Amino acid sequence: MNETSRIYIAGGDTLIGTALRERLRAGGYTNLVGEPPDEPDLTCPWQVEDFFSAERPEYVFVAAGPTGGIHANQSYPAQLMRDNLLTTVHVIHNAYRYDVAKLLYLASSCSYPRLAPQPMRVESLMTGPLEPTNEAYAMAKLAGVVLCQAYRRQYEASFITAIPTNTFGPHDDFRAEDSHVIPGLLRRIHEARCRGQAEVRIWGSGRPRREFLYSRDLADACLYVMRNYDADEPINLGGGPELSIAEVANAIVNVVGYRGRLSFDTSRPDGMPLKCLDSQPLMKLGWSPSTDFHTALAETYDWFLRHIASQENRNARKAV
Ligand code: GFB
Repeated sequence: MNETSRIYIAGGDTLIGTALRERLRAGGYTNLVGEPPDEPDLTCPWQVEDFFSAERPEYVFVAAGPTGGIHANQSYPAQLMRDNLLTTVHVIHNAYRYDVAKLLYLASSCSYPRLAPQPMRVESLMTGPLEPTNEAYAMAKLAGVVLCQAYRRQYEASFITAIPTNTFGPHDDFRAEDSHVIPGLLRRIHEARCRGQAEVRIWGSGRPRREFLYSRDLADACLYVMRNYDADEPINLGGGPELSIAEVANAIVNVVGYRGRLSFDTSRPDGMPLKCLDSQPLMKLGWSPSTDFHTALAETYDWFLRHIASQENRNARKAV
């Protein structure tokens, strides 16, 4: 892949897709096709085929498909599974039909078995039951992994899979209920500070542990892997810090400057008790993240303040 290559990022307006577009442009890869708002509806087969037939991308990053946190996965499992399966099949099949030189499919760390040995290695995939809170979505992402391997085997397609750890950053989904833990808590703790709320309820026990990676580092890893990796086996994209949810919440309290107290709502689910990736293969390939967690958290909160909170305040003033 070089600076003149035609590159398509499926899901260009997602957390990872936006970070990828920024990273590619910063690296001189400016021949991007299908950027929002010109991206087709990836759940519609003929829109996807018309797009690939017209634009003929040479390299494709698949960062598309609806996502959500633990509450969203419990609320909309059918929609999450259906739209991810449709998106994945349509993009991967048309990438094959229209001779894409290389495709990188982004799976999800929730596709590992609930009790996989930690840190999780790709050999553990499909060796045990999935986490019930996100089984439907996880199965859809797992199907994408196997589909890429099948296209490699049957058609010798250069389609690879990367499995990112929990990712956060600017352009994240900050909805209070359906987002992932970091954007969800940033919003809720920010609002508690603005409203002078004495307490914020953290979902679950606070004991689950997660590994986190900044979206800008993940985008850099995706570019590195696209240029340096080509094998049947998926590759984990991690290398970030492993923290308990309670530690994450306290870090967010410090970034937001909240003075109230935190309590734990154990009526809400914990999800996987521990979810950390073995990213040794990625490190051996020569990549590691460059942004420390607190800097990443502060930059994410700053983006939220400038793009979400300020807009919602303007809307609220207009509504009065
Ligand atoms: O990020 P999260 O929603 O999903 O939740 P997973 C992580 C942990 O944070 C859970 C707790 O134990 C939650 O109970 N938590 C505490 C909160 N407060 C909050 C809050 O305000 N919002 C949220 N969302 N969580 C996801 C999958 O699992 O992992 C996705 O659901 C995806 O599909 C992602 O695969 C990578 O980390 O448990």
